[in-house]
Amino acid sequence: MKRTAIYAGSFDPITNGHLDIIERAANMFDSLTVGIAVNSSKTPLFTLDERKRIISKVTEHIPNIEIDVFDGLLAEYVNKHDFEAVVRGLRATTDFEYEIQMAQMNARLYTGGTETVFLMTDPRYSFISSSLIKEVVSYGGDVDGLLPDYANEMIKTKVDNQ
Ligand code: COD
Repeated sequence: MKRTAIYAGSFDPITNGHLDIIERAANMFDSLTVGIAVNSSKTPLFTLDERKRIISKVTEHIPNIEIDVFDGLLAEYVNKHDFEAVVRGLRATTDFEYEIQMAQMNARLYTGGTETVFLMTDPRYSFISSSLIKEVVSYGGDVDGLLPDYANEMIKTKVDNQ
């Protein structure tokens, strides 16, 4: 049976921390879906289409990737597609507090025995978050090497045009 997993997030924008988790998770499963969440509580910098385009471009080298957008509960999307696992990245204990709550709440909602799988961040990327990148760029700071080059070009253009 094909082993499928989903890595869900806001990816606003995708960072090298996300990309590292995607590459490692894609090696663990036959197919990995990168699920971009439509999160009404956050005002994103990039539209869903832009985020999808950036992720497609920077994951071109990974053959077993699918990219999709989902609205509503992650668990509902997971149940509909019957993913074996939900992959999450962990940076620090602060992530753990939020992640364990989410994993346990989702576990109640999964109908097919889906497991949450945590991958530890590569230490090179442990301090990287999309929000910090956006903050640094908005003040004209340098974020080279923290996100894929294409995402970096897009964020600079976006901020310059605002
Ligand atoms: N290194 C390693 N991992 C990282 C790094 C890094 N530098 N940066 C981020 N990550 C990990 C995060 O810990 C997370 O696991 C994942 O990458 C995605 O990160 P983000 O920041 O893009 O996305 P989140 O964490 O804001 O996404 C949360 C969801 C959108 C998945 C969540 O809110 C959700 O499921 N929403 C749908 C509604 C729902 O089901 N709500 C109920 C939840 S119980």
